Amino acid sequence: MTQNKNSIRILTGEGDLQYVQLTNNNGASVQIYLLGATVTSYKTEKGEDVIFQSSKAIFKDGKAIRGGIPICFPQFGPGTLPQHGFARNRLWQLKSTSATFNVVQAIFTLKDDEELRKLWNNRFEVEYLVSLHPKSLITELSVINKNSSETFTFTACLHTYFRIGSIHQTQVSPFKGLQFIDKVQGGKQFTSEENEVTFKGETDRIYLKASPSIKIEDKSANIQYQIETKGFTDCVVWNPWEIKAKETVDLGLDEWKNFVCAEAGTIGTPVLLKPGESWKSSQTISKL
Ligand code: TA6
Repeated sequence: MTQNKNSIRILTGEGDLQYVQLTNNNGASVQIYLLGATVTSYKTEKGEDVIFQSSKAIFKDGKAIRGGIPICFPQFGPGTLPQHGFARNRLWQLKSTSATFNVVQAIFTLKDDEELRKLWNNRFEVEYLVSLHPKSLITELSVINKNSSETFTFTACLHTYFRIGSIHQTQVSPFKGLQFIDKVQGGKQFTSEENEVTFKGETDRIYLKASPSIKIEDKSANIQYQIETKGFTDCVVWNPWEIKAKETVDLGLDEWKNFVCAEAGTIGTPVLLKPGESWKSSQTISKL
């Protein structure tokens, strides 16, 4: 049997934007657009899509891609910056790629420039490592404060859209006893009585001090995903449901039924970095 070779390709895709395609020698693959360093596809060695990508996603510099793993930085959610910050809608640089026997990697960077400093007056460098293993995808985000004297704070999140068969038969866990901010109830904070989140309507919750090990189960398609995080403190669970989905122009008709967002983030307590200090967090996702 011929052994597939792992491969690294730089291609031009939607909207004439560049993306990196990593393929492992067992057939697993991942696609990362330079726009937002957004993972837009992750397929297992059996060719199963783990990540949801909207059929109506808009691929244009300055616009976040709908679906995949958008990087929310330096702000999660609404605030003084545009929603979810600027990292997800900027073009990143491909810093390097590498391949060992069964791991293929790409590193992307985003640095401050004159335009970004007008939005967020700091010098910084963000590095994003995407590492494709035979049975998992690791995405690691690190931030360095490059200011000469100013400290800065930020919130960050890997806004991962997981592909599922039916949101009606999907649950995410474990959350029992955790504090959560419920954006559907005006941002009020509650204590979770349930261990599993199930979906009966728009769901938009930031679980604080979440478990580093999150499980997504879709009974309709017998799908189980595992997310193992390091460094992130919180977990966002989101599905827009029907009405909000209809208002989302870059989401295909009824596609809200086929994804759930379980997002590793550091949101409740922002990260504070002094000049020269750095922060690093990662998530490992796998299909069980
Ligand atoms: O992560 C959940 C959330 O903050 C929701 O409130 C919703 O706004 C979602 O992100 C998508 O945001 P976007 O700006 O990508 O439409």
